[in-house]
Amino acid sequence: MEMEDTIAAISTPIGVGGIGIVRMSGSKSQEILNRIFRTKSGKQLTGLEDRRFYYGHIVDGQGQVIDEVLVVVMKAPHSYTKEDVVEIHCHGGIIPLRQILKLVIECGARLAQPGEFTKRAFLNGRIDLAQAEGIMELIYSQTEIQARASIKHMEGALSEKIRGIRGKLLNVMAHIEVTIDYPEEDIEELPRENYLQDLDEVMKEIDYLLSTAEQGKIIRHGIKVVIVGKPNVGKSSLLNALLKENRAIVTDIPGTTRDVIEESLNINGLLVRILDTAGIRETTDIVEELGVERSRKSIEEADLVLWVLDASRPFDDEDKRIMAEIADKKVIAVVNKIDKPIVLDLNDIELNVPVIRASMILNKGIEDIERCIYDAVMEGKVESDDGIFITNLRHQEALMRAKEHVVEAMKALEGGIPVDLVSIDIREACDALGAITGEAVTEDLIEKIFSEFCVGK
Ligand SMILES: Nc1nc2c(ncn2[C@@H]2O[C@H](COP(=O)(O)OP(=O)(O)OP(=O)(O)O)[C@@H](O)[C@H]2O)c(=O)[nH]1
Ligand SMILES: [Mg+2]
Repeated sequence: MEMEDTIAAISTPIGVGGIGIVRMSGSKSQEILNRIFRTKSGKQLTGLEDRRFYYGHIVDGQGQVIDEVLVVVMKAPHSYTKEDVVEIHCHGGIIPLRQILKLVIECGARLAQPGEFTKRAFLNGRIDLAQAEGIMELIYSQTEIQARASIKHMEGALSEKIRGIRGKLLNVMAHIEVTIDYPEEDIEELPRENYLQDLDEVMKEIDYLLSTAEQGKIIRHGIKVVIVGKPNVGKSSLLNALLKENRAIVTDIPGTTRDVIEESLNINGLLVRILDTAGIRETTDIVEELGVERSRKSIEEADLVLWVLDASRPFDDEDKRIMAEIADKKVIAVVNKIDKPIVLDLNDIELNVPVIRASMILNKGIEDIERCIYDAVMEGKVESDDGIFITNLRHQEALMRAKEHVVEAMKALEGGIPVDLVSIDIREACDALGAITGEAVTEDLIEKIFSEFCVGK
């Protein structure tokens, strides 16, 4: 069987580094190590102690030294996968790593599939599915906030919550089913209000978790901020200032930026994808016109718009037209070039949005803009009571499914429908919650989830 194979992979990123790790998991991993590991004086060591580092060489079949290494054996069940695990810490170059991987495969290991180590940890019961997904989220985190949320999942805080909710549902179901299955026992059917009360509590807890999903999405995927404005107001200068590098071309010729430029920023742990766009105006230049079209499309997709205005020029029809186009978006107005004599009348900004005075030339207002972006998105909500956020669409959908069935069960109870029908919905709700932690999942779903993991984890 697949689970009986000993698997191997390079667990460190492919590239150049001080050290790299080849990892094996499975019953043959120690035996394979014994065949290729020697002390520096060429002695074969067997019976390596659990969780102790040994220094020596990896040698091939001809006795040729492949690399100087440290090896460690972690015996089942005290390892990542709960199986015997061996790590070979070699030098972090692609050649030694590949040669060592090739050797262990020649000695009987099989190349691990993506996520297979973690899949084994899950199948062997060391972690549940939500925890496994938390590990992947942590690995892919680009900001501190993402990392913090994923650690909660990895450590099982979300799973514990889900299990608590599911436990309550199982209790209700057990009570209903006992009255159905053993009618002759004359077990008293609880008043429907009791069930309703329990289900109402369950609903509240599901609703609370679902309410974190919006923030969760922002934490996981970040937000899209689009810089817009008429030509020459300083949009590209603002992009460069936020990135602290000269990414976009800046000139005093209106219509300099022709295409959308997208970059990533980390504002206080918030992942921000920031887009500089072509200045919006009527134009007969075909290339510029295509750029303007792209600017408009970017506005549609934006979570937040940075609307740049030029303090040294009067508010004109071009500004007005842009104002109309962004009226239903979340907007921050950046009044740029305040180092010049101010001509712009702020009263013309009819949108009820934060206004920040700035000068890209003097590097003024950048921190205010960053703070304002952060506040506009986080709205003080990010410190949830317990730091648990639903960041995974799969979890969100499962919670929504669970909620639907709880609603149905409550309606049925209130409508006097027989309790055996009510219990069907409660069971469905339990299954939906069980899909989050992996207590109720199909083989196919497990395959799908782990196939999206990276190799070596
Ligand atoms: N005085 C002053 N000039 C600025 C400021 N910010 C930008 N500029 C100048 O304004 C001109 C246009 O700047 P860009 O950043 O290219 O403007 P843009 O909005 O990207 O322009 P397009 O790409 O053409 O739409 C350049 O000459 C900049 O140096 C500022 O705060 N003060
Ligand atoms: Mg530009």
